[in-house]
Amino acid sequence: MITMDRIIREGHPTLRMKAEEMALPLSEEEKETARQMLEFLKNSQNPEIAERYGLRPGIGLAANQIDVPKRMFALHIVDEDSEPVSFVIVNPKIASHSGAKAYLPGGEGCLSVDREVPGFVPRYAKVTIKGFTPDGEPIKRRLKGLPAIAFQHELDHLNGVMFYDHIDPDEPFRNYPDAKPLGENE
Ligand code: SB7
Ligand code: NI
Repeated sequence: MITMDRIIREGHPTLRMKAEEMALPLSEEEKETARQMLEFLKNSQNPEIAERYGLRPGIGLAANQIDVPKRMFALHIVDEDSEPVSFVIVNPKIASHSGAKAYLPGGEGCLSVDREVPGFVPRYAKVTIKGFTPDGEPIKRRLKGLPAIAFQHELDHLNGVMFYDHIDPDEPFRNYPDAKPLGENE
């Protein structure tokens, strides 16, 4: 199973690389990695297991965070309607997005960042996303709320971008005219 010691931290060059497109369907080894990434998120959100293995709770994990520089990530969240958003997506893309933006009022964190970095991270409020399952089946979904924000956080990882790259260094909590704190959209 994946534990915190497998997760690389800021300063590791892989986090700043653009991850490689994957051939579909994935190899058996790649499928196993995908399975373990989703398992990590589930484990990390299970208080008993998280405590036993010292896992920080996570809602997403990109392959390059475990030093696998390939274009896939896992998400495991429930959306505003209590619907699960739980999958591994391969070669993910944003097909279209809202003009409106959203940010988490408490800022973002990252399993690869062992410090608090305060500030607003404006992201698209809604995204239509495309990609593939590990078996090569196409995925197309609309996301909003926390799943939309998390998707963009993970897609950034695959492009070597960290959440704090989006924070205004002079005014971390500045007002973004076209962005609303999460919970105030629609
Ligand atoms: C806050 C946390 C995450 C995404 C968006 C807002 C995920 C944190 C876990 N990760 O480091 C995943 O890359
Ligand atoms: Ni992250």
